[in-house]
Amino acid sequence: MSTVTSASVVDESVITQPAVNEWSPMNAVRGKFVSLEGGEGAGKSTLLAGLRSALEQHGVDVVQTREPGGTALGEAVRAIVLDPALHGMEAEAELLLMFASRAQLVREIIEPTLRAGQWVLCDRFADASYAYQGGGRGQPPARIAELERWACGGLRPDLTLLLDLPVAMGRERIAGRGGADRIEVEADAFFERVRATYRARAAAEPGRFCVLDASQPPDVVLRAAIAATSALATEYAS
Ligand code: Z5A
Repeated sequence: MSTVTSASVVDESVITQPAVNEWSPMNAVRGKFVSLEGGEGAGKSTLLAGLRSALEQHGVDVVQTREPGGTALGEAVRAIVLDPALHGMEAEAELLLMFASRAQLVREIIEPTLRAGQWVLCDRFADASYAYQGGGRGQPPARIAELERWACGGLRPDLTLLLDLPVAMGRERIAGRGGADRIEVEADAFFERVRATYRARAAAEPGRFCVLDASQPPDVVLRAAIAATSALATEYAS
């Protein structure tokens, strides 16, 4: 795992700290960072609500956030990147905006929360930039990795739940919603590349990713997510 530069405001001890944790919120060690990823309509918001509730029932103190967004700056960035009127946005500009939101979220919310021993549930994180701006828009992975090192200071999720769903099914689920945002109007081929990139990243990092079959009913998806999250807690408690 990489470390931060001396110029970074991110506390290096948090980033390089050995992974140790227990379910108990009384435990003062670093909390756990869980991200949710997947294509549009995969069910991230639905799963987040159930997973948060399950964790809280186990006495885990959870902070839920999202990307882009989660801070005042991040939500302003979100409004920009999703605005259909800004259809001329260059891929490089889009990539930098995603990382601007992320840099703020890491420092303002995620790091302080983890240091306080709370867990973070994040609707998307850096993997989304590899999938959408990398796979979708063709931005080089090496460039994204460099931005990730700089913006996140080496911080990565302890667990990433990837909700994998055929593109057409995701489209169907959100069909009645109306008012597609700037990214949702992309062609199916774009979302196929996004999905392929997510799956490739999951295959390359099986220790961090848990791939969930998002075509299953919500309660089945939730049970699988709880199992993966419990395994994470058990692993860190031992
Ligand atoms: N983006 C990016 O390009 N680069 C980045 O670095 C980051 C993001 C961080 C905003 O994300 C956009 O930003 C996103 C990627 C880009 N663009 N796209 N496309 P977002 O997460 O806010 O937007 P989203 O992915 O489009 O979320 P969503 O459409 O709201 O989907 P969801 O949260 O995954 O699904 P949901 O709202 O829980 O469920 C959708 C519907 O399906 C709803 O009616 C549910 O009741 C139903 N549902 C949910 N689960 C199930 C199951 N299991 N079975 C049947 N029906 C279900």
